[in-house]
Amino acid sequence: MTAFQPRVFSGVQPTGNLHLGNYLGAVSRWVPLQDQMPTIFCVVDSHAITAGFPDPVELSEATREVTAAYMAAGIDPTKSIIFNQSQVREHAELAWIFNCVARMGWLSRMTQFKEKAGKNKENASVGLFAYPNLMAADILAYRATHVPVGDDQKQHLELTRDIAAKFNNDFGERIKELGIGVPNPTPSPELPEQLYFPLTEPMIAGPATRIMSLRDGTKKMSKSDPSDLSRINLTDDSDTIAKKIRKAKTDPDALPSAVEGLADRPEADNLVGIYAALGGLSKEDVLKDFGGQQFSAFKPALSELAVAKLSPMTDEMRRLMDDKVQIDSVLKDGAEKASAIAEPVLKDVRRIIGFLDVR
Ligand code: AQP
Repeated sequence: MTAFQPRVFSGVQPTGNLHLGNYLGAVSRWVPLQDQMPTIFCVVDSHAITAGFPDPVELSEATREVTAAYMAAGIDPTKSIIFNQSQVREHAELAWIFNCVARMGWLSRMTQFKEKAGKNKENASVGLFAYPNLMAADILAYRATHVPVGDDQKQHLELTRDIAAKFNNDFGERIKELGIGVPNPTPSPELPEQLYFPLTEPMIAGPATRIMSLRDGTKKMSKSDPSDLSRINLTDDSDTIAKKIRKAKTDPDALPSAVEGLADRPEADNLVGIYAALGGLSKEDVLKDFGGQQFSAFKPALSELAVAKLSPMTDEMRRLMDDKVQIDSVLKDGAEKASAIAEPVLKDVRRIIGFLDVR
């Protein structure tokens, strides 16, 4: 890789209650990164309007709630930049430029658009189709090098790399001429000598990259699933968590003693993965303790662990939500710091493209 300054960027949409999948697949994994490199965590409210405009009051509240969840999970505003996307105009500006870099064919292959638009593609918003370009802009406005996300975002991150590579390539000579960007130690026909945007590395690892629905082990746990029993929300109280785990779909067999025994058992695999991620263990470790046991024994242990891990966070989220002034001040401070990084990047991008700057 090239000598870009390492930087982490990630985000969650304020489209409803955060669930265990968002927590284990994304937010909880951000926490240790804060001590390794500069980190930026965004509440991506501009993405939250792509599938239809939510109620305006609810959107503002959900933005504060996701911020509270970040902080309750351990994202520290003195270490990380926390802000809401719409406050930094550079995201929208760069997304427009990327609309002109990305190809229709690339976006047409995005599976999340196909899933979210469903059968009624003609009626989906242009914003939903162009969502991955905005995501690329979120990341590249900070020239972020690392993006920790769940497995469902893998394809969008590949697109982000394609956009960065095409921009670097299309404007390679110009970037060199202006003397900006960083040298590419391994130039090739695909990547020129001087690069402006990094080819961002996805960070998708661990036992919880795709937490599945508690009602159907073949479907991703999701905020938009109509069944609340399908997910554990970070705002659920202990009784609700225990009830949802008790009612989680399973098969009639005992847990296997080895991970291979979880193949073709999506619900068992999911619950073991959740236990592993919550306990900071591997699936192998969990099966060492629970292999051969029935779900009637495993589910209460899982409930106990989930409540022990999530309850303190839920309490802290409630406490933070009572102090909206504090949340808004964290977001304001974060937006100022984020703008200070993104503004010069967009200034460079305008120069590279040739937009006349007369101000
Ligand atoms: N089930 C999941 N398992 C692991 N990681 C997940 N993520 C989402 N669901 C799971 C990760 O959470 C981060 C934020 O996601 P998002 O809110 O921006 O959007 P999403 O992926 O569309 O989340 P949902 O819950 O599935 O929302 P809806 O229902 O609105 O589509 C990302 O890093 C994502 O990978």
